[in-house]
Amino acid sequence: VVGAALGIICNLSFRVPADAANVAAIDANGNGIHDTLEWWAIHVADPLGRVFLRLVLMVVLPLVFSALVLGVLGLGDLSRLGRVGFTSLFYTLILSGTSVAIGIGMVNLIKPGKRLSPEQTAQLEQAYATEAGDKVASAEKTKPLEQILLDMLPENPIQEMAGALDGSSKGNGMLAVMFFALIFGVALSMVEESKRSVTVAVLESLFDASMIIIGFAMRLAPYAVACLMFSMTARMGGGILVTLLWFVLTVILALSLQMFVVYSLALKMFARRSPVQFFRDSQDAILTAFGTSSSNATLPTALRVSNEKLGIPAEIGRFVLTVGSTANQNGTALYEGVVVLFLAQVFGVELSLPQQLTVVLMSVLAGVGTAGVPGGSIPLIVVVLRSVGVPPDGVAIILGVDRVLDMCRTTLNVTGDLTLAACVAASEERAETKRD
Ligand code: DAS
Repeated sequence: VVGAALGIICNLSFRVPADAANVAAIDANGNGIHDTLEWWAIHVADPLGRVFLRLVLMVVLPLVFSALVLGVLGLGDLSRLGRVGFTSLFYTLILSGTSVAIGIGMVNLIKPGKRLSPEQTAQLEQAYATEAGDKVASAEKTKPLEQILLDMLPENPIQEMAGALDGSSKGNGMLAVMFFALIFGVALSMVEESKRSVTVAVLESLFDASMIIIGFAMRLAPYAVACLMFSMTARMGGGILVTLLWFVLTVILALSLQMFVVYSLALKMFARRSPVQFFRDSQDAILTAFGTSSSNATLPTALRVSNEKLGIPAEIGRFVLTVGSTANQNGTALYEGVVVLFLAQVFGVELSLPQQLTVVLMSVLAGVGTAGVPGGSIPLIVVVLRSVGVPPDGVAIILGVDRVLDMCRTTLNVTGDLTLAACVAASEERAETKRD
């Protein structure tokens, strides 16, 4: 808010309708308020703000790869996953799929990114677009769906990793890395425990070290976001905030639909529960998620609520909530889909249907790779942006409102996990009754 306010003041001062002599005097000596403030916005605030983005971008590959492999391993040996595991996966796909579909649908319906003037779009392109992004955009746009699907299996994972962020990959870059990580994780889960312990230890330390860097970046975030908001509004004026407001409304509306319509239907249809009673019993976990913006921090409360308030058997709650907090991040998946399509609209990048389907798939997978900490999805948003040719630094546009939306999407992540646990518990009860 401070950054945006200062930026708007600067922008107005650039345009202050001074009399001709005054303007001439300012421009003539070249160091009037106009030049000074614009210089600070572009040459100081913006680079400072991008330090945060570079720290996040720097670790996104090791973070996503290790998080996905460890996430799959966390499911346990897939051959022993058993009925609870497959029921959990079944409901996870339904809840995650509906959440992303709602997000994509709302952003295509409301079109929050299409409310900028052509000069505002040009200014944003000038500020954030990169030539690598344009290359990816044109390459991806012309690719038929079958080629996009085939490219998910990388010929050379290292090349895909290298190309995931600079647009030089042959395939889709990050999506290929994600699929490689998923397949590698499944294979690793079938390796004898004693033989894979070193690999798992390396992956865990890779993940932990990446999270430490992300944690440091998140501590910089308030200052970085203030700088980025200042440089953006100083150059573009307050008009960009109206577009941001439309973006916030789109996200809130989509999250609410998932929360109160989809979860209510799932609870009634699959868990035979009253949604009102469920939300009342879950309020401790919901409020904790909203307050902390961290599904990891909310897990202990969610486990207690699941067992004591919702009456879900402890062993089911423990399995589903821990797996769900990694694999069933509905709020995050929905949000990532909305952000990518919103920024594509803002930068005028038309996404073909196959590309939008790629965004859906990557958003669901990215939900698996997202750490349950505040701002956990920002690294993944950057790579999904890159994979469809939208400038990754463009994520700076939404950072100013990310925290408040993080509170909302984390609430959805946790409520989605509790809904998943209730559905799985009901399914197990039916299976036990049938067997008896
Ligand atoms: N804050 C993350 C979580 O705790 C969600 C996100 O950043 O999207 O689940």
